[in-house]
Amino acid sequence: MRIIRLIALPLLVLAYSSAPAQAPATVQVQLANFKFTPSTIVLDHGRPYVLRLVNVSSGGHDFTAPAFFAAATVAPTDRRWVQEGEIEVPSGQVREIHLTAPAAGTYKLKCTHSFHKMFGMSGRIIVR
Ligand SMILES: [Cu+2]
Repeated sequence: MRIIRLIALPLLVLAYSSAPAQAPATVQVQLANFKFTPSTIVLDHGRPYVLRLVNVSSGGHDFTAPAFFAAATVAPTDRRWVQEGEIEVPSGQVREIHLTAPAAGTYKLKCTHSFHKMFGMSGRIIVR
């Protein structure tokens, strides 16, 4: 019994390390005056994504979801774009954030620019 366990363990480790990594799915969100499209973003827990934020308006917007970004695993190279749960996206620009979706739940999303949320620039991220 003990011998079987000793053989099986390295095989198991080998099987895991040679498994191909799951390719990230791209989720595109458009930022405009004054809404996110889509305003409800649905992700699957534990899956890798590229969150692609496109600002199509003539003014700046941000994508702010502190609880979501605190819980999600953001790729080290993209962490510079996320400041205290906020991603600023200047007019006409695109930000791509590689991340793994956190625990299931509903996370609030808004733009923090003056009055933008009041004008309707809010949404939610649902992780299932
Ligand atoms: Cu805005």
